[in-house]
Amino acid sequence: MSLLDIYLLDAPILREVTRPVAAVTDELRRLAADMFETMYAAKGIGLAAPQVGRRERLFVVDVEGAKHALINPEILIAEGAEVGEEGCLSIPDVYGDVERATRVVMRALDLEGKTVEIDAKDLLARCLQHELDHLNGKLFIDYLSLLKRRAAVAKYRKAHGEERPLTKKVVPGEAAAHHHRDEEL
Ligand code: K1U
Ligand code: ZN
Repeated sequence: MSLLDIYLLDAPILREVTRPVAAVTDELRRLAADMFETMYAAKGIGLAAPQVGRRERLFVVDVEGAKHALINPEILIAEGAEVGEEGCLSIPDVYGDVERATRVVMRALDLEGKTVEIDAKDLLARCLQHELDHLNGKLFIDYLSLLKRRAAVAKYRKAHGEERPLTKKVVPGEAAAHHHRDEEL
């Protein structure tokens, strides 16, 4: 297995709509394994294919032990609404409040090519919606008010300098920046 580079806010691939997976192959299973390894090393709870420079409709999540690799996912049911804090491994150190459905039922293929349905609430439901958005070229900052989105992008640009790289290497064990709620946008 290997750690993959994570694509950052300025990378155009993050704004592309991904392509449905036609067949679940060993190559796709290897990609999912690398994505899990990368997600754990980056201390995330989810990671979508475009975040590692790939165009497949695939993401991985592990929220409180609910671990899934989901291919060609679709939402069958979305219920309720709650505002909650989100971050994104492609926009380090930027956080914001986003309204999402509190419960979603998602249908997808698993790594064996079997159809699965996941009935998710709370943080898992939020994470599934965030990851599905990645497959459609959408980022959590798109839900913020214009003012807060501008502040988020400005904060990111200030932190990452004039010549911002499009990718970053994940360093296992690297401490994530400490985040206080009062630093929120
Ligand atoms: O897709 C990603 O960029 C991963 C992202 C997933 C996510 C986090 C929070 C809400 C919805 C989706 C992360 O894992 S960001 C890092 C993280 O673990 C985290 C950040 C804020 C709140 C909770 C978790
Ligand atoms: Zn994200």
